[in-house]
Amino acid sequence: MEINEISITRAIIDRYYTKLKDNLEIDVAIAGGGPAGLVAGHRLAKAGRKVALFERKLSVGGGMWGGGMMFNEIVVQEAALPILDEFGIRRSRYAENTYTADSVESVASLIARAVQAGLTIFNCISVEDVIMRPDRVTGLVLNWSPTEMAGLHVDPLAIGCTFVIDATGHDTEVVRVVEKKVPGKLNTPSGRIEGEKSMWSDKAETLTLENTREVFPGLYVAGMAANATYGGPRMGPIFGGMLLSGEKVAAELLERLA
Ligand code: 48F
Repeated sequence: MEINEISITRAIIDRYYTKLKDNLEIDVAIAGGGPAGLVAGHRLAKAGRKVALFERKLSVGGGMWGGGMMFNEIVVQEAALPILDEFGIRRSRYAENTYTADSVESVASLIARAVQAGLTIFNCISVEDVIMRPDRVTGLVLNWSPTEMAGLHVDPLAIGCTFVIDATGHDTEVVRVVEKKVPGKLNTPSGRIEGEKSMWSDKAETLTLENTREVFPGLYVAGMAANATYGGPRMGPIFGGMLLSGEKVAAELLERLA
């Protein structure tokens, strides 16, 4: 049968709208598709939770593609090797507690396994705000990234969820909105965003895990956003902490949702 342009168009519209409508009320909404968000999404989906991830860029993967300064290799320490293995990411030992993996293979594998486990990814959509009720965050306010980039005055749409994970990396964008616009204080020492500190890889990797927690009712932070929120240092192109942070936030949410 001849390929028909209108049929192609109808198929894409139908399928996309079904996907979108199917994710209007979910268990967990993840903002940001870097390594932390992808691992969290994978774990939650695999456990049967309804979870969607919203990524501003066309490509999902955040800061992992570029390795260190575009040398496309990443470093992962021993503690996170089981996660690489689970995702089928090949790695090789370089030195004690220092393993390397191809960054492109790493991102591609994280994305593929997460989607196949049931995570729905919406790319090119930016989280611009949250839905709030007096005492908690209950959803995300979304808009097309090109709308945001063009500075067009177009109202957003929203989805509801039981929990939000801010996995937006260094910019910690969801927490920033909550700090600015939602009444109440963040669960940080100052009640505000403490702000990311300069590089200290060893300390940062440990702190990323400690800082992965609920920062406001209904809102968790994971990955680099956790360190930026709680005042931890940056770590550079070592990614074990990001992977373990995604694992930790998913485990906590699975308990809360049980
Ligand atoms: O930055 P990113 O990779 O976050 P991560 O998972 O990992 C951090 C590391 O890549 C690296 C590091 C150490 O290893 O320091 O930086 O914590 O991914 C964050 C993603 O969130 C997207 C952004 O485009 C990126 O892909 N993002 C940021 N703000 C928004 C957003 C937003 N408002 N809406 C949707 N996506």
